Amino acid sequence: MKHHFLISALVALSTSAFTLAGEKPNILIIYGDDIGYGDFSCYGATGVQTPNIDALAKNGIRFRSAYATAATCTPSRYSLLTGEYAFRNEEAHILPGNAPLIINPERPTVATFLRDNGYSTALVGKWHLGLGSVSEPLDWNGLISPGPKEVGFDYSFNMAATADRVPSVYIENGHIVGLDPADPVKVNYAEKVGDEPTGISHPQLLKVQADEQHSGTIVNGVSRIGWMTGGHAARFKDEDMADTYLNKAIEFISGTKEQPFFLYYAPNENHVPRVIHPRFQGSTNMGPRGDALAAFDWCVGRLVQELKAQDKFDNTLIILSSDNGPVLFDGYWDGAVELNGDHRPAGPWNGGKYSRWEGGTRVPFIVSWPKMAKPGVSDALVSHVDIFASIAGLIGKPLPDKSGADGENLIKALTGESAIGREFIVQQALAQIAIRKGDWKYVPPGSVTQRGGIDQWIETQVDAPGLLFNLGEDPEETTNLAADYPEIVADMQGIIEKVAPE
Ligand code: NG6
Ligand code: CA
Repeated sequence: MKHHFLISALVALSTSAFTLAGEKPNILIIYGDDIGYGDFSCYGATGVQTPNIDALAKNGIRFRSAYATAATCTPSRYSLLTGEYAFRNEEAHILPGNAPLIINPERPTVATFLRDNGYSTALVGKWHLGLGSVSEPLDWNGLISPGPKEVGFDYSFNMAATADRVPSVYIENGHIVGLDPADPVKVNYAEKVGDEPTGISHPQLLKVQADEQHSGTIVNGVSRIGWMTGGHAARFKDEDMADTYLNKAIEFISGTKEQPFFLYYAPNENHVPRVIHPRFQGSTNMGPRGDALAAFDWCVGRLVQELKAQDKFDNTLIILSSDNGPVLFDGYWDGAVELNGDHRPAGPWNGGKYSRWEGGTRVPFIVSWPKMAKPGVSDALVSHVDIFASIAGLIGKPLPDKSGADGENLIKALTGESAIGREFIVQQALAQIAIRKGDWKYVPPGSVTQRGGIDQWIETQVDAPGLLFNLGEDPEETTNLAADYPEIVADMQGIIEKVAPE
């Protein structure tokens, strides 16, 4: 009896000791962009070495069954912050750079939750969840709101959407950085504004050639999706972006003294355009894509070094992952396809960004928390949708009303205390879903993912039958076992009807 009491007291201590001691951990989410399961050396990468990330993994926990909720950015980031599957919000698809905010400010997010629980909160990097409201057209030259602040970030330094979409400027606490009021910014996605060169009219000005979609206004020698005019003094230089975000992240960490911090650090790497600082050029033999991964790793190393120097590393929970799987060609002819060599960006999995094959959503996922987490490798099934509920569990507070109910509190799995994750997950690619449960993966009847274009994956609407794969034996999803296991198909269909009815 006594013995049992002791054991349960110890177990209870292990995840809530910091609350007893009054020392909440800092929380740092490092969210890479389009980084595949196989893109770090600790996950088997051959074309690029990532020593800083490998060190985090070695002293932390490396997950092998972790998922972004979707195979593209906006829906994954939506789920990460809200704890809700993105298919529940029909606005959560790849957004243009002038889209309104898609998170209702009344909806709790992991950022509002932590802010309300005594954390200093910040977003640094990519946003891509919309800015401004649906009812009023956004004036880029005034206060850009609602945005990160309204969904819980005390401090924000971000781009509006992606580096390949206008407006190509940084926004700090709702204001374009370095804006000259005499040169106001205008943005349009329907038609050209201003009379500046575009990728179509002036291809000779480009550093990297682009497809038609990416042939709008040229900023810094790179043509973008959409058109902008004005804001010349404020326009970013892609080469400096990694350093700019890193320095803002470090400033924020250094400035937080009394409170614990929550930093959502979302670098551009290795999203297109991959126009990297010269000091990283040639770090790998894979051209700009490999060099972008090397730059990402270097930034992770610098952050860790800084946390250590400030004596904050041991009690910082770091979660490092990616918003979706890898892509080589994504609009710019930057050599990623030609120089890829034997490297397998999605590791052993099939497909990549945009796709429902495993490579679309199964992503690298590393947790470091020297004070509490047990180092190791974990096969627990975890999803980014669980991060909010897990952090709530960690803080020892219930999820606020109206939070996304799709996430589960997996803090024990995340800290290596338990090998057990969730029972199943829903994987989303564009408008389609699939289910993973145990070793099984189920793709409901209707459409199939096919290779389209140079390296992209598209959902083709065909009258395809349901597909069932055993990922343990068939990681590349080649052999459809649906006819052999009708009871598993029925179970999977039941999950879909319950969790994601039409
Ligand atoms: C796609 C773009 C792609 C990339 C992606 C968003 C085209 C043809 N392709 O629509 O280049 O910008 O959107 O990537 O326009 S994500 O990682 O932010 O989801
Ligand atoms: Ca992405």
